[in-house]
Amino acid sequence: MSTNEYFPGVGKIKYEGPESDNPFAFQYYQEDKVVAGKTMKDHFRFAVAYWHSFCNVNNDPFGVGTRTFPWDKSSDPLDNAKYRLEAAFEFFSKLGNPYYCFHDVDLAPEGGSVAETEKNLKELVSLAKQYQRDSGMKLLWGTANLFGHPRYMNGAATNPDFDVVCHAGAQVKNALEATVELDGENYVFWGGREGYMHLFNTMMRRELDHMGTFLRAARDYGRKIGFKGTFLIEPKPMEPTKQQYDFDAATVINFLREQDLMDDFKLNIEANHVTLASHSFAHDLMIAAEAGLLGSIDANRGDVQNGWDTDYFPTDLYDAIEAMIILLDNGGIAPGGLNFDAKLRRNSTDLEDLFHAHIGGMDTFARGLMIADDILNNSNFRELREGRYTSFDSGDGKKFEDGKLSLEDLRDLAAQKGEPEMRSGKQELLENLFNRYIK
Ligand code: XLS
Ligand code: CA
Ligand code: CA
Repeated sequence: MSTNEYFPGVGKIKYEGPESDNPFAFQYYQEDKVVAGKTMKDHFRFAVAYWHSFCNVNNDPFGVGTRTFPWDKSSDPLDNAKYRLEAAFEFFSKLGNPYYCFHDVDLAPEGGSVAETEKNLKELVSLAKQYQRDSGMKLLWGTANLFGHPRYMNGAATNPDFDVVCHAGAQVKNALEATVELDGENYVFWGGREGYMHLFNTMMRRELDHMGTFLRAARDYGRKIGFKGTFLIEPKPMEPTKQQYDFDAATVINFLREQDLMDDFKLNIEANHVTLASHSFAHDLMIAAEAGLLGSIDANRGDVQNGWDTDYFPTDLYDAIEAMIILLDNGGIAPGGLNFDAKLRRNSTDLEDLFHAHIGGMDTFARGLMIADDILNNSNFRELREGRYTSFDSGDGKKFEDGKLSLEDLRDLAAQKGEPEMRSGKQELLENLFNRYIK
C-alpha cells in the first residue's frame, strides 16, 4: 500500500549478534530466540509509541521543535495524518516491532466539532486497519489524550466543570471504539491533569469519586461494544499537575479497590513515572505484580541528575535485569507489553536516530532477559533472597504467618528465645553476583 518512502537508506533491521558493529542491527534482540520457554517476541511484545516517534517535534518550554517530519507535507492536517500513518507503518516494518500504541489525537486531528472529530478519527482508523491487515502489526493499546486541549486545564474526569467531563466522555467513547475496531489488546487511562495545583480550590473527595464514576462508565461502554482486553491505569505522581491522583502503584491499587474496579483494571507501569515518585522502577513493578495487577509497561528512563519526566529511551542494563527478573517470576506480561514511551533527545535530529533509539531499547531488554534468566537458573540468588525468611517456614514462625499467634504469644517467645542472632542481608554479595552475570 505504501507509495512514499520516509526512511530511505534504512532497510529491515536484522539480528547480527554481539560482535556486530552495524548500528542498524540488533546485537541481542532475536525475535524467535527462545529464552525461559518463550520467544523474545512473546516475552516483550514491544510497542512503538506513536506520539513521541511520529508527532513530537521535541519542542520544550524554551524553544520550538527541532525535528522536521517529511510526512508533514500538506497544509491539511488530515492529509498529514495519513502521510504520518504511512511513515509509521514503514518504520514498524523496518524495525520489526509487533505492536504500536496511540492517543486519539496522534492518529487524527481534532475537528471543529465533536462530529467532525469523530469523522476524522473514523477515517484514520479505517486506514490503520488496512495497514494492520497488510503488515500483521497489532495495537497494544489505545488511549484518549485528555490533557492537551485547553479545555482540560483543570482536568478531564475530575474537572470541576461538568461540561468538560462530557467532552472527556465523548473522547473516551470514540477512542474505545477505535481500539475495538483495531483489535487493541488493552486500553490505557493516564490521568494527565487528573490532580490539583492546590487544595484551596479543590474538593478532592468529590473529584476522586467523579473519576471512579467516569471509569466505571468507560468500562461499561467498552464491554458493551465488545472490548475484551484489559483497562489500564498508568500511575504518575506529578507533572503536569503538582499532585496527580494516580500517584504510584500502591495509590492506584487502593483507588481501584475503593471504586470497585479491580476486576477490569490493571496497571501500566512507566519507569520514569515511578522514579518521579521516588521509587525504583522495580519497586512499582513488584507492587503491581504481587497484587496480580501488572498489566503492561511503558519502558523508558529518567535522569538521576534531575526530577523531570525526561522519557529517555531505556538503556540502563541494571534496570532491565531487575525488571526482567520480576517479569519472569510474574509469568510474563501478556496481554500487555513493553511500550517505548520514550523520546529522542532534542538534539537528535536525524530521522534515522529513531531507529538507533529503538534498537538500543530492544537490545537492552533482550540482554536483560538473558542475564535475568541466567541468574535465576544458575546462581544462588533465590537462596540468598528466600533463605532470609526460612524462620517462617516451620514451627512458631509458620504459626505466625498463618495468623495463629497473639501478641502475648510473641512476648513469651521473645522471653524464651533471648536476643536474636545477627543475620546478614548479604547486600554486597548480591550486587557482586549481579555484576558477575553481566557478560
Ligand atoms: C505521560 C504519559 C503518557 C501516557 C499516555 O507522561 O506517559 O504518554 O502513557 O497518555
Ligand atoms: Ca506513559
Ligand atoms: Ca513519561
